[in-house]
Amino acid sequence: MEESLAVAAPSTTRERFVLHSPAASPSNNFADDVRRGLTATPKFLLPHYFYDALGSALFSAICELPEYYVTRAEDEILRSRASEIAAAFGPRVRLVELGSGSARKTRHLIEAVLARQTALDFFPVDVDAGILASSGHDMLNDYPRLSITAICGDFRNPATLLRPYLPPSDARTIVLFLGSSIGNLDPAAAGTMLSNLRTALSPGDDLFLGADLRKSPSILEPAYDDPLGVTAAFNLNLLARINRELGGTFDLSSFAHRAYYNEAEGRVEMHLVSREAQRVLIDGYGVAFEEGESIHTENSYKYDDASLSALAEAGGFAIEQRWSDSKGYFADLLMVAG
Ligand code: AVJ
Repeated sequence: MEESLAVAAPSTTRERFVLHSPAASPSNNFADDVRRGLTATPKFLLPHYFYDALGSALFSAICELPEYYVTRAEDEILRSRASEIAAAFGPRVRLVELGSGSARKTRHLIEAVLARQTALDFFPVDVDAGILASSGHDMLNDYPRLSITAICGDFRNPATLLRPYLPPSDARTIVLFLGSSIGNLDPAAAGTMLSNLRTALSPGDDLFLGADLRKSPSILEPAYDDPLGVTAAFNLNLLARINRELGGTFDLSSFAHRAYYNEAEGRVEMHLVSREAQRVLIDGYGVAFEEGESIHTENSYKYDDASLSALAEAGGFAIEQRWSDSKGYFADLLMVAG
């Protein structure tokens, strides 16, 4: 079952914006995933669910934080190297973006590609339909030669999600996966996701992947535990969302935000730690917490050259080119599908 919303562009009679919202599969269900995570030992919640409307807004605020270098580092790469990157994409391309969000950084690449070809098909994918609609409409107004097919859904199995909406084309498909979103997956799952994506592509198509690089905990930890408390609010919003959508009884003030770099695993971990022994009700079942017990809410894996090579290989891609910011904090890699 699918719902499609077509919105005519203001400046033309040609339909330039389509939003597809395939129904969530039964295995991708907030209520079931919450129950599974909160009855497991140790408890966990999936970071995918951070991004309801409020969560997306809080993530946008995180990107403005001085401590959160990630967005600025990648923005520097995309801003200063856009024409070089677009040239590496090749002469005739279409762009897919997994986890497009506000697609602010993507604009540098869209502008550089539009400087090289007369029209561009853009396929943004996001779990938040609202942000797809608002960023899509802004882009249509700013780029008259752009057409958008927005796909609302979970990109954990990208091939399944993309295949129905990516018509055969002579243009080379470039899949953008920016912002270190890949970092939410452990290395094995990241390899599996890329090899799944690979099955929706043809040999010679490209993946353009943003990855955050390993660095000192003194830089990493404040990026995930900022003094203003924006990241804490982003993390706690998961519990607020359970209250809003599943009738949960979480008292947010009795959970603390914790973030730290797990150097052995090469990842920043985020947790919500119960400040006291307590019992929470969700939709008819109870969840007991001990004092100090945590819910593991996110991993953010950090890469180096060796782990990036291993990732590309696991996915069936070959690294063609690598760009980094002036501080060496972040890398964008162009990988060609084998
Ligand atoms: C969107 C997954 C790239 O891991 O840096 C930011 C999410 N979590 N602050 C990241 C996030 C806390 C972000 N990613």
